[in-house]
Amino acid sequence: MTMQFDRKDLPKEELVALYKKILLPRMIEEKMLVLLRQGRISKWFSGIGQEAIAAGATAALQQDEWIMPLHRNLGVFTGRNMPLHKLLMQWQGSKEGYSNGRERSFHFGSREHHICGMISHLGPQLAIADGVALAHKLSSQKKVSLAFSGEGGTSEGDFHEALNTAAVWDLPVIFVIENNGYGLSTPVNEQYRCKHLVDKAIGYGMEGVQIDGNNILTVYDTIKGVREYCIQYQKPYFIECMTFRMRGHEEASGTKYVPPALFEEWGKKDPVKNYEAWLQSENILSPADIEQIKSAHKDYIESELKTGFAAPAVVADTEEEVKDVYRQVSDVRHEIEIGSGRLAVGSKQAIVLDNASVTHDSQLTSHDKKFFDAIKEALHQSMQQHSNLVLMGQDIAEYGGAFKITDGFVHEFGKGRVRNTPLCESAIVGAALGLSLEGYKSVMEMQFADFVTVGFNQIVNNLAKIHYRWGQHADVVIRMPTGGGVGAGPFHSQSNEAWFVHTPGLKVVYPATPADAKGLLIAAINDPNPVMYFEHKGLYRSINGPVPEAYYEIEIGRARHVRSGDDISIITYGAGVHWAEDYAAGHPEISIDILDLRTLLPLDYEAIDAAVERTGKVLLLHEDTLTGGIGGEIAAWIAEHCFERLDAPVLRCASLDTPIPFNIELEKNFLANARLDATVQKLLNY
Ligand SMILES: Cc1ncc(C[n+]2csc(CCOP(=O)(O)OP(=O)(O)O)c2C)c(N)n1
Repeated sequence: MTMQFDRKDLPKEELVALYKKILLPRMIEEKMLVLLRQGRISKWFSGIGQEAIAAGATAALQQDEWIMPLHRNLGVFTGRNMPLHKLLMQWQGSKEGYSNGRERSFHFGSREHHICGMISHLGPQLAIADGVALAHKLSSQKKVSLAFSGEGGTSEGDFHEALNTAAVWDLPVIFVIENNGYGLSTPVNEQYRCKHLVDKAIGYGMEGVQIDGNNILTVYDTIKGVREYCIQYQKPYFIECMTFRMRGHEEASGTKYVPPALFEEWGKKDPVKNYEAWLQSENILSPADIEQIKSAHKDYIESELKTGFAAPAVVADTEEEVKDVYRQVSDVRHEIEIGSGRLAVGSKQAIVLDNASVTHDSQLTSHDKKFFDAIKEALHQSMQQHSNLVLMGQDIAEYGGAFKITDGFVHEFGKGRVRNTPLCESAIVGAALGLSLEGYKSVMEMQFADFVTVGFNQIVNNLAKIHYRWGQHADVVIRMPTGGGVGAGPFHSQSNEAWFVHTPGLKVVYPATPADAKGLLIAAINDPNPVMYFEHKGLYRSINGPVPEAYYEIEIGRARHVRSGDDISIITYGAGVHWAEDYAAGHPEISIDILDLRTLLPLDYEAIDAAVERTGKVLLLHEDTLTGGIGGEIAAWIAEHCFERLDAPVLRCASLDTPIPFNIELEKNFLANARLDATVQKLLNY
C-alpha cells in the first residue's frame, strides 16, 4: 500500500461512513464520464483523484456551516446529502435543479444546505466566507465557514484580499487550497514562485499547514482540529492540500501537457483505492462489505439518474425571468411583520413619504439640513432601527470617513458594527454578501465612487446576479461619493452610475435634495436587494433643505416633479437638478418643467411619459459623459413610446466624452452645465 492511514480514535462506523462519502462522488463521476461519451450530458469538470478533500472537509464541518465550493467539489454537494436526481437536473439546466435552469454545473448555492456556490470567476467566493464568519463572530456563534481555492486561484487579487481581511478581522474562516499541480494547462512553476503555498500563511499572520490531500483521514482529522482552533481562538487558518488532477481541466480539453509519469506516480496515491485497501487490511471492511456498499451506491445512482433524466423540458416564462432578478420588497416587509427572519427584524417600519408630504405635511416636524447631514441622519436612524446593520469602509470608524459622514458612530454603535476596512474594495463587497447570507444588512462606503472599479466584479457578478441565479438575496447598500465640480481630477470625480444601470439585479439611486438623500438611503437599507447609492460630493455642504425628523423612506423607483412648465421638460438627476433649477430661475422668460429622476434603476417611465406630455420638448441633462450615459437610454425609450407627442427631437446635454480634467477651467468646460444654455436654446428654437 502506498499510503499510510492513522485512524486515531475513530470508531469503525465513522471510518465506514467516510468510505461511503469518498466513494459516492467517485462512482457518480465514473458514471458521468460514460454519459458524456454517450452524449447525454454536455460538459464535466472532473475531481477524480481529489475526492478526499471535498469529502473529508464536508464531513469535518457541521451541516449548518457554510461552504464555498468550486468546480471539482462534487463531494461537498453529496456530503451535504443533496439528492443526485436534483443535482443532475441542475447540471442539465432543468427547472427542477437548484437554479431554475439559469446556471450551469456547480455554479449555484442552496441556503438549505449552507452551500454558496462559485461564479465562474475564480477568487470572489473567498471573501464571501469572510462575511459569513464575520456574522458568526458578531452574533457569537461557535461556527466556521470554509472556502476552497485551487492553486491557480491563489494568484488572483481576490485571494490576497480575502485572506488579509480574515486575518486583520480575526475571522474564523478555513481556507482550503487544493494544489493539484495544474491550473488548466499552467503548471505550478508558472503560477507562483514561493516553495509551498502554505508559506504564504505567515505573510498574512495566520497559521497554516500543508497536508496530504489524498488521505481522507488526514483531511478529516486536520479540518476537525482546525475548526476547533478557529472557533476557540477566533482566527482564520490556511490549509494547503497536496493532490493531483487525474483528468483534463474539463473533459474536452485533454491532458497532453501533463507528463505521463505524473499520472503513474499519483495513480498510486488514488485516494479512494488506498483508503479502501487500508479498510480491508485493518479488517474494518471485508471484500463482501465493499461490494455491498458499491452495489447500494450503484442502485442509488441508477435510480436517481432515471428520475433526473425524466425532468420536463424548460418552458420559458418571461415574466418570471424578469421578476426573479430582484427579491420582492413586499416579501421582506412580510418577514418583518411576522418576525420570521432570525436577525432581519426591524423594530419599526419606516413611513413612506411621497413628494408632497416631505415639504407640505403639517404632521411632520422638519428641519433645514445640509445634504451631508441628511445622509448622516439616515445612517444613524437605520443603525438604531436595525441591530443587524453593519457599516464598513476605509477610515469610517474613529476617523469618521473621508467626508466625516460616520463621525461619532463608532462611539455609539461600537467597532463591531462600524468597521474600518483594510484597502480592499473587492473583499469588502464580498464580505457584505457573506453577511447577507447570515441575515445581516450592510452599508459599505466607497471612499470615492471612482474606487468602485476595484470592487466591480463582486458587485456586477456576485451581488447583482445571485438572486436570479439561486434565489439568495444580497442585502447590501454601497455608498458612492461621486461627481465633479470640485477640482479633484480624473480619479476623484467620475460619474460612473451608467455602468451599474446596465446591470440587471442592482438598483441605482441618486438623490438631489437633502429630504430625498435621507429617505432614499433609508429605503435602500430596507430594500433586500443590492443598491448603489450615489451621493454627489459637491452637494454635501452646498445644498440645504427641509428634512423630516421621522424615520421615513422615499420610494425607490419614483421620480420627483420639481417644477411645472410649458416650453420644455428637463429630465435630470443629481447635480443636474440644481443646474436646471438655477437655469430656470435665471431665465424667467422660459417656462421650464423639471423632472428629477431620483432612481436610475428602475426608471420611473410613467413620470418620464408625463414630462413628455407636458411640453412635447425634452432635454436630458446629466453630469455623466455623453456616450453610453443614461440620457441615451431614456431618449430611446421616449422615441419608442412617445414619438407622436414630441414637437422636437429629444436632446441630450452631458459632459464631454473625455476623462475629467483637474484644472478648474478645464473641468467647467468638461461639465454638462457649460452647454446647458446652448442646448436649451437649440430645443426652444427647433
Ligand atoms: C477570474 C478567472 N480567470 C480565468 C478563469 C478561467 N479558468 C477556469 S478554471 C481555470 C484554472 C483554475 O486552476 P486552479 O485554480 O488551480 O483550479 P483547478 O481547475 O486546478 O481545480 C481557469 C484559468 C476563471 N474561471 N476565472
